[in-house]
Amino acid sequence: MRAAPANPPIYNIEKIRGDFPALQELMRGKPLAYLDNAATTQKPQAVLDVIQNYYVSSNANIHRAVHLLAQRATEAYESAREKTRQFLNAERASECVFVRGTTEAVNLAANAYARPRLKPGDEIVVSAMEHHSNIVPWQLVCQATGARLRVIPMNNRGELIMEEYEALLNEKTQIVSVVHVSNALGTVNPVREIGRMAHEHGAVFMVDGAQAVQHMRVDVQELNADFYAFSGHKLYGPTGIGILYGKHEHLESMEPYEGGGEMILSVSFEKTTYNDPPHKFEAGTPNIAGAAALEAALDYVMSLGVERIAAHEKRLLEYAHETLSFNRRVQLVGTAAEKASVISFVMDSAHPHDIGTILDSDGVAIRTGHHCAQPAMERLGVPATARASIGLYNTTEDIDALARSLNKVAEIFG
Ligand code: 7TS
Repeated sequence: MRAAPANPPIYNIEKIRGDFPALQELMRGKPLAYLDNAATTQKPQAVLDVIQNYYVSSNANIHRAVHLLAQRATEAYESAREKTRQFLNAERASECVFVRGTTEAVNLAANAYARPRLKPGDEIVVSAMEHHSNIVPWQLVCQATGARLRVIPMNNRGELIMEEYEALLNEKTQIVSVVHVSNALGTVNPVREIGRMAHEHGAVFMVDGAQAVQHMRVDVQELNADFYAFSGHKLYGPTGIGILYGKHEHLESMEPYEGGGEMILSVSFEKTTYNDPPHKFEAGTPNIAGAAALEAALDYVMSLGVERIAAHEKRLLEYAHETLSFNRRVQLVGTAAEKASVISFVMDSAHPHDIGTILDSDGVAIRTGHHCAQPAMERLGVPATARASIGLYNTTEDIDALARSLNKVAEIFG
């Protein structure tokens, strides 16, 4: 009897790849090795179909008219909210606010929660590896309120230094907002522990989950997060839709962020009363088709199983680390013990932009630059990196194509 293969497939990768039309495209005459999933993911046909079908048979404005199309549109929108609740294991669907993406989610929490509450001397804690979207909104709050931004440092591997975090916390700490998985380094942060410590000091805890929800199971109740943000487009859904999860008690006590249609109960020139959450935070006609397509993306991911996706990607990440270790010119940036999806690297002889250009000529799509995490780059002493990031449909062939093209870079740049 033959022994079972060492690595039995976790799922039918060929079938899955067939679900993604973009992966069938040739790039510069070469098969596409799409390794820029941290920037955005490709979309399965099921998501594309929902967008098309929505506009064909359900297009109307929501929560307004009684006609059938309006009922369908409202149903599609609210059904996506309920699916998001299941996906995050939130207690109530009304805790899931539709936003444009992670950036808007952080801005909403910063403006509607933090800004009216913070006073001079209060402190907001973020980490050294944040995306600019989880830095700048808090800086704006600091400017407006006189609060101060504190930063959890990281070590040379790109791991947060928990003792230093502990030392930062005090009675002035009002908010701790930390990235779950770093987009620049791939580090998976111990967010449960970070949140526990924040709560011990009476602070509110927010998580930037833009790079987490597509790679691991996230349970906002288990994490005990006060706020959790993610973007649909990094989770195989469309651009322009994302989620701010917020605990009911917070959303209820928050002032609106934007004013306009649907976020009100009644308006007069003397006094306006606001609608209940989540509608209080969804002024104007929202991205209804985007919400419906987000539901399709969540269905896709949940039917594959987030745990299985994580297992597949972990295997590929290990394969990539091993394969790239044969190229002496490649130096990894970000070598945390707990990592997901991201392989950031530099090659002493070649600028990341040149690496990206050569890889592109081979059909290998990666991102180069500072990844909107300039403080993290500065801390690790590099202005920019080349970054390959893995998604559920990637294969060892994609990694081999990356490795071959990097050998070429090493040859060209010597
Ligand atoms: N937070 C993290 C950790 C991110 O990786 C990103 C986007 C954002 C916030 C902002 O998300 P958005 O959907 O609102 O734009 N990161 C990247 C990236 O790594 N390459 O392109 C975008």
